[in-house]
Amino acid sequence: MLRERAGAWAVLGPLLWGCGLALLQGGMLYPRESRSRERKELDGLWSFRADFSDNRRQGFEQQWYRAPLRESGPTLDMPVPSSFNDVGQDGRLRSFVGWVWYEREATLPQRWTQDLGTRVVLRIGSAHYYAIVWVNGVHVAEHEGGHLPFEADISKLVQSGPLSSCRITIAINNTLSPYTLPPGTILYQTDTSKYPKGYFVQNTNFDFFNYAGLHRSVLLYTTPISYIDDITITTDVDQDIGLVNYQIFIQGSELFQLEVFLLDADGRTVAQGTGGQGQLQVPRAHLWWPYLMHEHPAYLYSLEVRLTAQTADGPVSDFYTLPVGIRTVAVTESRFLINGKPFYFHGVNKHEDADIRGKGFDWPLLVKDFNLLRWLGANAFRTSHYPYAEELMQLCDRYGIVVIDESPGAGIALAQSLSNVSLQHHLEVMEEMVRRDKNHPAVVMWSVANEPASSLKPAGYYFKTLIAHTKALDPSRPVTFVTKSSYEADLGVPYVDVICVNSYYSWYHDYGHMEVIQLQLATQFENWYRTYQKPIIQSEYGAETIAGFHQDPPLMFSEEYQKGLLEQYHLVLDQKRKEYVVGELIWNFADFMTDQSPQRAIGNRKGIFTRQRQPKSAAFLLRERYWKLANETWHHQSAVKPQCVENSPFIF
Ligand code: BDP
Repeated sequence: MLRERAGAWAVLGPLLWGCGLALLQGGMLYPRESRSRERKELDGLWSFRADFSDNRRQGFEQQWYRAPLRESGPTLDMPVPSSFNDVGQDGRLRSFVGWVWYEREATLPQRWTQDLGTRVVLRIGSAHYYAIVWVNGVHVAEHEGGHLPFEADISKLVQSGPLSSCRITIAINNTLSPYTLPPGTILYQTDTSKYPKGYFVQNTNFDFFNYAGLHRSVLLYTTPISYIDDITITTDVDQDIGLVNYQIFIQGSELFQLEVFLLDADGRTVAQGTGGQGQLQVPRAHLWWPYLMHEHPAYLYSLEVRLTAQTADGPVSDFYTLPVGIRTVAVTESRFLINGKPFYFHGVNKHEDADIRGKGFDWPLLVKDFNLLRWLGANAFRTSHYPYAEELMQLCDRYGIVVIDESPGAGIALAQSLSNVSLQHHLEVMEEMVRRDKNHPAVVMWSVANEPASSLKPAGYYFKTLIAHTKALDPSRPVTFVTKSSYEADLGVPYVDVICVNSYYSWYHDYGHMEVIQLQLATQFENWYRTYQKPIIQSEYGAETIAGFHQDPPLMFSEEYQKGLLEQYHLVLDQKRKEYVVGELIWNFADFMTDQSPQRAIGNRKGIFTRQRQPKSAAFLLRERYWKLANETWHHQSAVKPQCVENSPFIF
């Protein structure tokens, strides 16, 4: 069975298996330590081998998972988390398409292997794109999709013998098909007068490099055998009373008691309840406000859940603490409201991208990016074009940075990618994404896709179904997708709550002519609003800029041109935000890697920061603008207003 699957993959064919569903049952709580839970990160060096065989199937034919990887051939040291593409000196590995193999031996604490009341779980934060996992040569999990976590309960395996360690093998395939998210195609070249035998390339319709590997931490964690499997929180506000609705799912016991305590930031219990679901009421609640909208933004309570379950071996306790922000989100015909007040998104689009690590998670990079966002006065970003690391979402909760959480639906360009096979997978991805991110107060809207071919005929049914499903999964948040189609032709926009539009006036159209921007942008907004009467976000705009290129009068690719183009956009945004435009997100926060093409000088250079996070001139322009905008959206009674003070940009 496995061989067949591996075979199908290895020939880089389009078939993928809908094995996601089994994994969708149950929760995906972020692994946190508690009185009843331990965790062990497996970051560091793993053994690695790319399968360069012609059909990429050698690893399965020779069953590399059955014995330590070094026994079946040479291995490389590979850092985790990291993309494998840019850490080496081998150009073939940088552009490799097919299966790669990772392996790591983990030593386990004695209690984990001997205490049968302990449940040991293996969690993979992100493996791009398709992953198969074995523990001690036994198949334990498969997962499709590179941006969301998956788990396997490996208790039985590690508790079945005198072992104190386990060998984890993960095979990962980065091949994309018209049915994957994001989609891609494999193009075989058969003209032997031009291409060597077996030559193929992977083509995509999205503009970022298809980095691959173990991009986030792999870890082991424990719970008791009866455990808190999932928690769903929604919040509301009634006068000054905060309402926290909770629902808790338990596994491993039918007979249990649940207690919940809501603690304020000083650790004082402000409300408590019992049972698997209920509502906690918090008088004079501190609301979760976005950064620069309130004197005390991002107030977080902690929900402590205590489980006492009866099992055959006696009572078992489990404890889990979840950060909770009390806030409301609503959309009117022309406004986006947070806590009932108009919220204006002034922020960025990002990518998970950096030198050497590719899309690998990195704490210093994360902290640097948040410091830059706060320096800039940005109050929001979109996770263009896939879900980002959980640790990053947690920082958004803590700093009050509002998130439009986007699925990996980028580059849906072919009719095939709007088929029922694709739709089915997309529905599952939304389930996995909502399940992971539903409790983040920072997440205020779901985006199901970026720039799909939404004027093709099947797009109407596709987006109607996808958006309805996402709303059914989470009725508490608005849903959108980001369009670049025309207002007359787009078949998906009728179903969104907020219209997100990308446009590149005087860059991809009328290039070099900034004088057309004002007219074209105003027309864009007016057409969309007249047709739909929904709030609009300018979800992308920008210009390619090579840091250090200067031209005055401005020419394309110079820092002056980027600034000039932004200024033209801002003139129109300033008019329309008085009416129905509710946000502006620059493309892009930082330069990032793409496929090679004549349009890209080592990646996309539309960042206002370089890939090394140094500012271009436009960063200073936006900084001035964002702090000015922050002043206007200030809703607190206090006379103190946000100020962008040199050397002390974080007044809060
Ligand atoms: C937009 C895409 C984005 C690209 C950008 C660009 O949404 O992913 O990187 O264009 O061309 O259409 O810079």
